[in-house]
Amino acid sequence: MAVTEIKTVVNSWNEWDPLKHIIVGRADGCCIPPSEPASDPKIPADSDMRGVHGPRSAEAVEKANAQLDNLTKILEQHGVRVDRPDPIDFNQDIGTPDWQHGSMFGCQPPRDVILTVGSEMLEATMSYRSRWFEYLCYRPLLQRFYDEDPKMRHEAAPKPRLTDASYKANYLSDDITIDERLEMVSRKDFVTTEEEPLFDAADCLRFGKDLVVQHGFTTNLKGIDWLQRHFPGLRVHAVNFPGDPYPIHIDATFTPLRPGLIINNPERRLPDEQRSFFQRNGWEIVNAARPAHNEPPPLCYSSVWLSMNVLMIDEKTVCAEASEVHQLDQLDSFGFNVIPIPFRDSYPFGGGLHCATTDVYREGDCQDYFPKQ
Ligand code: ABU
Repeated sequence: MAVTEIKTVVNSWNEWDPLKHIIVGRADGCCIPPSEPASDPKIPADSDMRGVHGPRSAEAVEKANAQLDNLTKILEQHGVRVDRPDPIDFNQDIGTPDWQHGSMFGCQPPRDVILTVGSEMLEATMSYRSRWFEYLCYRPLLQRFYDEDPKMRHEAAPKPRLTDASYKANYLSDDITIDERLEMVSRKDFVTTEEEPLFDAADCLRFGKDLVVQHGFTTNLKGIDWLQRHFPGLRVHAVNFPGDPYPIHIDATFTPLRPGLIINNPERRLPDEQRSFFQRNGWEIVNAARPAHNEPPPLCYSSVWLSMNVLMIDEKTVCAEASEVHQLDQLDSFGFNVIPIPFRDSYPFGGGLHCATTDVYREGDCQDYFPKQ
C-alpha cells in the first residue's frame, strides 16, 4: 500500500512506538520576528540575531525546504505517511486588542505548536506574541483529520492574552553574566509570569500515562497545571534543568529513546530529586554525546544541542542529524538502527528533526511506564 493511502488515525502515546503518520514542517515565508518580551532573554547579547528581523533569504528558505523535503522522502521510504502544513503570510503586522507585533515566525517546527496525546491533537497556548497565530498553518490538516477519523479530538488550549503582565519587565539586562543567568534559572525565576496558563507543546514529552513537562521560559506552572486538569487520566510531572541559561523546549535537553532509556544533556542535568522518579521505575538516564559543532548555524535560535533532537521511527530506529558524528556513534552503541539525515540548513527555521515534526499516528496504546509514582 502506498503511504499516501494510509488511513487517517490519530493516536500517539509516546515518542518511540512505530510511526505511521507525521506532520513535517515547511520553511516557506519564515521570518525573524522583531524582538518581544518573551524572545529577548533567549537571544544572547552577542548573537547574530540581535537587532535583526524580517523575512529569511530566498536562498536559506530553499536550502531548508530541500532538507525538509528529503526528511519527508526518507520517512515515506520507511512506510510513514507525511502531511505538510499550509504556510500563511508571516511577514505582516499582527495584533489582538491587547498588543501589536511586526511579524509572525513560520511553520517549520510543528512540534512547538501541536501536542498529540492519544487521539487528541491539542493546539498549545504558545508564549510568544509572534507565534500566537501559528496554529492557523495546521488548521487545514487538523480539520481534515477530524473529518476522517471519527475518534479524533481537536482541542485548543485557551488563547493567552500575552499582555505585558505575562512577562517580567527587564527580566535580563544585556550585561548580566552567564552565572547570574544560571542562578536565576536554578531558582526557577523565568521571563514568563504566572498571569495565565502558558505552554509550548515542545516542552512536553509523552510517556504513555505520564506527561513530563519542562518549566522554563516558554511554559509556566499555570500551563502545567492546565495540562493536568485537561488530561485528568494522565499524570503530569514538572521538570526543570538548572544548567540551561535559555530553557525553552525540552527536546534538546532530555530525550527518551525507548522504554527505559533517556539521554540527558550533560550541561542541563536533571536534578537528583527529579531523577529518582525515573530511576525507581527502572529508567536509565545517560549523558548525551557532545555535539559535533561549536556553534549553531547563523541566525539560529537554538543551541548546538540540537544534536540530541532526534526522531524515533520505532524503538529500534532513530533519525539523527548527519553531521553529528558523536551522537550517531552513541546511538549506534545503544544498538539502534541509525538513519543519518542532513538537517543543519533547517535548524535556523525552528530546530532539529524532532522539532520539525509532530506525530499523528504511532501504533500502540497508553501504557504505564512509571508504576512507582
Ligand atoms: N527547540 C529546542 C531548542 C533547545 C535549545 O536551543 O537547546
